[in-house]
Amino acid sequence: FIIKEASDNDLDMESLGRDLNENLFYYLGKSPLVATLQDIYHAFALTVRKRLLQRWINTSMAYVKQKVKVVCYFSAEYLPGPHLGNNLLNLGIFPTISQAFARVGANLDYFLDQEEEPGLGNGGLGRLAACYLDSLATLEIPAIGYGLRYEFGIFDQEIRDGWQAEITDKWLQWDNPWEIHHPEIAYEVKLGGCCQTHPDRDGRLVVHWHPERVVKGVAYDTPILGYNVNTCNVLRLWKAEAIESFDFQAFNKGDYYDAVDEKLVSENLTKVLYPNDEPFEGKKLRLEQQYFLCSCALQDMIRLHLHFAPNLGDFHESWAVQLNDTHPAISVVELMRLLVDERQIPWDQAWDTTRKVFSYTNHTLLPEALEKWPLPLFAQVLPRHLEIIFEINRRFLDSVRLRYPGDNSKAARLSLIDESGDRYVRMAHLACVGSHAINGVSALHTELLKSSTLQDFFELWPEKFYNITNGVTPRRFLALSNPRLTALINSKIGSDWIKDLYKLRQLEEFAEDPDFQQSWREVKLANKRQLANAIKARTGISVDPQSMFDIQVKRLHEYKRQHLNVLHIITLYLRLKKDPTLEITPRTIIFGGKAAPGYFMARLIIKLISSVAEVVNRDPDVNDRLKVVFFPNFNVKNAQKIYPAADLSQQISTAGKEASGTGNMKFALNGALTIGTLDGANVEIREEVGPENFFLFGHTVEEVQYIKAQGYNPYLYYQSNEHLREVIDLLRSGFFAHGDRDLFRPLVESLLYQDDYLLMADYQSYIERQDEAGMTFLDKKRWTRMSILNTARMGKFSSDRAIQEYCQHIWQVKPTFIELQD
Ligand code: 26Y
Repeated sequence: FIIKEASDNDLDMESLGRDLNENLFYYLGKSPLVATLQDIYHAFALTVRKRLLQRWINTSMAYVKQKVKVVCYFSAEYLPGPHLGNNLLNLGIFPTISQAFARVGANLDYFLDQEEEPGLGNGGLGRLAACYLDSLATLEIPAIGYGLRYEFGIFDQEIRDGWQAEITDKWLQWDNPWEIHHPEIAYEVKLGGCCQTHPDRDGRLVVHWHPERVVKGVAYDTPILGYNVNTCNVLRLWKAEAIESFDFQAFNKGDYYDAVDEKLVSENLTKVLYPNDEPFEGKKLRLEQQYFLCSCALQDMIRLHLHFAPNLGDFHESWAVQLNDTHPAISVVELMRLLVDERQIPWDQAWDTTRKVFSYTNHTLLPEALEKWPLPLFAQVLPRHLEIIFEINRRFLDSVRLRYPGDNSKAARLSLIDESGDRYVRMAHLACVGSHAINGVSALHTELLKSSTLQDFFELWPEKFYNITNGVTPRRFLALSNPRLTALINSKIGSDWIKDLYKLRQLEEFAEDPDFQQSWREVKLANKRQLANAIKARTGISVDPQSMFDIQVKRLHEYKRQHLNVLHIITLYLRLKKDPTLEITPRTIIFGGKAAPGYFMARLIIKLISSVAEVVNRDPDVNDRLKVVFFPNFNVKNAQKIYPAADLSQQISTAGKEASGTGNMKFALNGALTIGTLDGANVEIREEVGPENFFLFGHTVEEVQYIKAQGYNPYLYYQSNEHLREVIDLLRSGFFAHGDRDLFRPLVESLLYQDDYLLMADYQSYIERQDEAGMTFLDKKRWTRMSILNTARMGKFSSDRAIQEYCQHIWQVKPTFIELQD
């Protein structure tokens, strides 16, 4: 298996081919004759990794020499997606490699398909972290991503008899060629036990923490290369191991088993990612995971700092830490402990440093999602940190009382400790107090943070609040995943948009050009054919690529309202049943997304989608004009096939519930039109693309608040809307459940008598806008124009723009140019 083609740098075909063969032979021990697809993928990945490592070593040496300020992104989750394709793209060798494979009769895609993606996150928050690492490297910003190396990431989803089944994710089973194990980069992390205060030799009081156990964190590094630059940053993930002294040194049998046990218990810490997002659950192991991440990362930063500086006096000038939600918020306290307890730095100086280092991004308004740890649990895991929190809180509340004399309820609301009943540590409050900047992730979300969730903090420190609307990387979500559209765009405006997404605006002038429109439609159709094949292969369902692909892919959540989408499907179905000759726009409605294993309603919604699909797809009256598909195991890899094939993007959360959304951006970037509410970043997407190119429906945040304040009664909508009544009645008759009237009862009852997410109130306007979307789709020229304009106007939603805002307003960091040396 030899790729030939000569030139003189490390990216020429000859050197790549030589390395590929060498890796196959000397690393995997295979001859080309017996190598499997997986072997060749692996050998090729190592070949590419070598190019990244060279760039990374250059990069880190330049950072050290130039004493740059480094951004540290702290996140409990990362969803980077498959690395190989993205690295080929960023190295600028995707097309030549693809051609070289083709010349020897191989299809690069088959090899790319071999990669197991690291599913180290649940959804939006983890994917955002990965987009930001891509943009940081592309913008040549010195950065480290710190996270956890979960042995088992988010489960793989299978659908069995319409229900979700969870399969353990074994992403490490064939080895991970992208990571470098660094056993020499390791730190001890203490857990549990108790604290004692003693005077030291000079009579100063020092605190000694006697932990119940100590776990070792070991670094695994993945290089993160920017697009078309030599900057290569790193994602450093920590794995928990037993420390040597607890290891196999024991000489009698009893100790030996104790030692083995200790090893198992220690390694448990990073075994598995918790597969639930909101609502928050106070699990001890999760708190331990969070602390473990923060302690390893901060110890690593301090070690690096002291390698090049005499002391920690200027620590905040060299490091900026972004907290990705409150999951790593305990690092505020850990940095204080490391500075005060372990390095005898005076409290005030340590606190000043800490607040200058940290900044906090909030990703949710849902009160049930806010992290708060029961005090007894917290004391059990982190006794010293609880003392430090009390001290931070004492000083903070003193300043609050000075500012608001006599207002005890204000102090109680701001306190780091919730004392309204059982006592809890409020992690969002800790993050706010310990940071110099706080940001929301869309304009609407930030306004709601200021006026509700974090209102008291906003009144106290308005200058700390920023909005930074999320963005997505155009490299992975257009250039890599939609090569056909990329080629078409490049043929008109060149490829500069890949680094400056605002350049897509130049497409506007072709929005009505008939030839361009024709090519635009051909690209979409080809992408839809490809997705149709994948759907057939995975579900057995045949879908028509000419039909409108109406797609909702995202985690399952009641607030995201996948079941509102189902109410629309049943509405269409009833119309066809009443009049089988009715002319309707043929639609394929596609769902994808995982439900938290313990979230009953979310799982039931998956079963509902499958059940409705089963009936609709085989009903001869429907005659293939309506198809419903649940695409199993939505992850980054599948997402890259799905977004490019969408005509209509469903972003239908109840107004005020979705912090931002980022799938909405990926769809529109790929030319899908949105049907959506005024929620999260939808508001700004609609502003950018123009209201005439967006299907808006539903109540606004203010209307939602008003309806609820008036005492919302969903049943009235059922009674007064004939179509809605028929839909609900059909659902509760057991029609979609082989006559079982109980199966979907919990859903029906929640809609009729509770309906926290206002499906009933938004139903009518949703149906009307869906009808309009259906009609518009039939007008090919109009639809195509709208689609082109959606793509053309997505410039704002590049993660590059978001990262530039963080750099300028929050981190105060600048690019560092990296030259490539041999
Ligand atoms: C505390 C634990 C239960 C937990 C774990 C994960 C809580 C939340 C999460 C994840 C949250 C998440 O993914 N939030 C999403 O963040 C995106 C990026 O900002 C937003 O676009 C999206 O609206 C928000 O739901």
